Amino acid sequence: MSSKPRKQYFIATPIYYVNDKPHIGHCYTTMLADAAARYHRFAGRDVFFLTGTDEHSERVARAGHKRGLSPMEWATQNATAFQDAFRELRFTNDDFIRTTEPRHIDRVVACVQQLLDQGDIYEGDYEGWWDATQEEYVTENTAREHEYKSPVTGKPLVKHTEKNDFFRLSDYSDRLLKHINDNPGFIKPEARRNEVLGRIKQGLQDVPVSRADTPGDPAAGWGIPMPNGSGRRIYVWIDALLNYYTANEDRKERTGVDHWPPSVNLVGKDILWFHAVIWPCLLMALDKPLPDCVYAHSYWIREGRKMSKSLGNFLDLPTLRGYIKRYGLDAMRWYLLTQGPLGATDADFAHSKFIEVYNAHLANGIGNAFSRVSNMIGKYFEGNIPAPCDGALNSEDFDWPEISSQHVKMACDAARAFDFPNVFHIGSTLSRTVDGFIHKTEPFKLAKDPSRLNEVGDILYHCAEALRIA
Ligand code: ME8
Repeated sequence: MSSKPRKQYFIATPIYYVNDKPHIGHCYTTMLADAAARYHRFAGRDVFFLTGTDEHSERVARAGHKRGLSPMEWATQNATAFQDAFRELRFTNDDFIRTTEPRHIDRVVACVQQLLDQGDIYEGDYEGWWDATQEEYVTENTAREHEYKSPVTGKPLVKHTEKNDFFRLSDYSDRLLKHINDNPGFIKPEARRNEVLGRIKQGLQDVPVSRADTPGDPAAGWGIPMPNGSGRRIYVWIDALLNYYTANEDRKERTGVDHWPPSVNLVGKDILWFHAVIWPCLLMALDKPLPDCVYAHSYWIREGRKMSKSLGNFLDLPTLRGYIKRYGLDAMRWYLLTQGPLGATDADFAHSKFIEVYNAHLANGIGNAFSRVSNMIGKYFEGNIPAPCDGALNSEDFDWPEISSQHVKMACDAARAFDFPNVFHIGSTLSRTVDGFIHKTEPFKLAKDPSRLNEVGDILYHCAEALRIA
């Protein structure tokens, strides 16, 4: 993400809640990260691509309880569903962290202990608006703005008072503001950066970092205990954010290679606040370098409507699988990565749009160029790619080595800038240039004259090479 390429590249997705099965949103974020990881490996960097599951949520415990399962049983079922799905989608993640693993828990406890020892976490009373569906407190301003309903789900907020442990977020607001101002690429896209800046300028309050068990609640006992003997548990978001750090520490111990800090924390816009504010402040308190970039993409909606549990219109795994079976994984990648909500606006997954893109970009675009070229190679050269033939062709308009390397350079620049739709479009452009070349040189006409077969060979060689590169 940073403009100066460096040897190591560390990209992490959010870790997903295991209260339910994966859907298109989870797959999209991870597919984007996969594309970035593949590009940076291709460019010779030492890549660490991390994803995983966030398991100590109260919702997980409650959802399991409804099915007569322990929180761990339910978490494991769903974590397995995520792992299977990610394997099916051929993601190349180097690690998959589950927050219930000892390698994570031990390190979270050590971090929280450090924050307690330093006085960055203190005990106090908290009164606030609790969004039970999102498991987060909402500020008074936000609560009022949304008529005391969850800004995300619209469910009523509940006033909570409790003894709690607080992180001194307010102590870090000036440093954070300075960091965001000094590093324009820290929060992307630009529109999101401005939103975050606006909110920080309203002031940061200290945030609770633990929760007390409610007796009788299926979630009682689920979560990492606070190391201060209070009997409370570490708030799921603190536990979850630290996964990026704990996974890297674990890798460092196993391989001797330290990938810290993340090059990109890739997230959806719903969890930008946690990643652009709480997360960097936690890192400052722990005295660790901040990620180069927190990139928040927007949302997929479906056939013009927000996807939600109540509408039952989530694009789930079986539906995605259906598309992949019929059109192929590459077609799905193409659609999601070129049409997805990478920027600051939501994107619609509409069946008609999928078909339109499939036909225009793939079947009639790249697919057609490939089939024309391979048919001619079959017909005139018995299926063997002919050798290039210097001087056979007078094609000043088509300096192929130059054209191809320009496209490769543009595609690499776009990939480094995280502009994956553009990477794909550049591939398309190169294949369209092949079409133009065939149109101009008309190898199918030249082939009628056996004495000009070396020219035909030269043309088809360049076509095949350009398509390979595309
Ligand atoms: O928030 N379109 O997990 P989560 C695009 N465990 N992306 C979407 C999407 C949509 N409609 N819906 C979800 C959590 N996503 C926490 C994260 S990280 C330390 C803890 C993607 O299972 C998007 O990446 O609710 C979003 O941020 C993430 O799934 C939320 O996944």
